Amino acid sequence: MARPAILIARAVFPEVEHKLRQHFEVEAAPPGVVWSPSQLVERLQGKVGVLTTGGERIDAALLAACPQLKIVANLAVGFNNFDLPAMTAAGVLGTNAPDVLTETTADFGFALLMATARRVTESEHFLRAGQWKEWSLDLFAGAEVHGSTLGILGMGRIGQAIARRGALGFGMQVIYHNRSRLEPDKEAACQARYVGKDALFEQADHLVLVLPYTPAAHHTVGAAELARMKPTATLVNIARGGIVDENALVAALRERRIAAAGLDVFEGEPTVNPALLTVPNVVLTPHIASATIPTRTAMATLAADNLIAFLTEGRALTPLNPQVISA
Ligand code: 8YV
Repeated sequence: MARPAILIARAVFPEVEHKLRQHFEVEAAPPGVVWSPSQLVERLQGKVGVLTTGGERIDAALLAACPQLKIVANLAVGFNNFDLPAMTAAGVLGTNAPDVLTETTADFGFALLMATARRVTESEHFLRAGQWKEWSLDLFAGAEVHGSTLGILGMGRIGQAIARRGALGFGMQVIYHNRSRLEPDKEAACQARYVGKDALFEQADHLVLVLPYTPAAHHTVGAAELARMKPTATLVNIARGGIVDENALVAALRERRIAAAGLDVFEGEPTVNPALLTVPNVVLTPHIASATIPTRTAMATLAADNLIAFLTEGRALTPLNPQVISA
């Protein structure tokens, strides 16, 4: 019997591709190649499964053009690139990659918070440009991190891991807002206190965004929310770019209505709003919060294991629409 054919939409590490080749006929994007939506549809012809990153949009049009497709395995925990109702309607399983990246992503959230509050990249640019002539008492004086108030918007696994770092490692008071309040034992484990959304913006010295991106979360942080923040506060976004109104943020940073921001995600990524590049008090990184080799390997492996489990045994490890399996 012919082996099922699958597509790897963006290059993964050789060991993950090798694992998939033991079960399937595999077509894989070469390293550095990013297919356009129409090229992706073309490559998907005859494929029953595809391993995607968060960068490939899976919507009703693509599903209609790829009727043989049965599973889309995202190697990201976020799945805002999926039109999940359309996938369910088409009988296509979607899987994501939770858990394996939690601690690594929380580490980076903290790194970005520290870099932003303590002006690490801004001062490095100054030094590299040969502008350091004298030491002075207030040279690149930043914001205190230890003992300050850490705000977290979106208190899932990554939010809780950031909270633990703040409370236990840096003696911070941790406040959070989430659609639903955590169970008391979970709140106690990360020493976090639930507050209303307005209070979160008003009280945080450092506010980290870790909420999932949905249409309802679009521009959760806009001019009104930024206006609530302290002029000394920093804002860090490691969730999705669309959560922040970038033009409103640029205005707030320029007018020093907040002190600084750290962004790992962007509204139009990989294109970056040119206005952001002109603002000195923002740290910009190219969506690397989960980027360590062990974690990226674990993410790709989990996606591969979902493809193998579903296409060989009809089950999945981390299904997003399990009703497709039972149907
Ligand atoms: C991924 C992420 O690296 O998992 C997620 O949701 O944002 C990142 O960890 C990225 O989305 C891969 O495309």
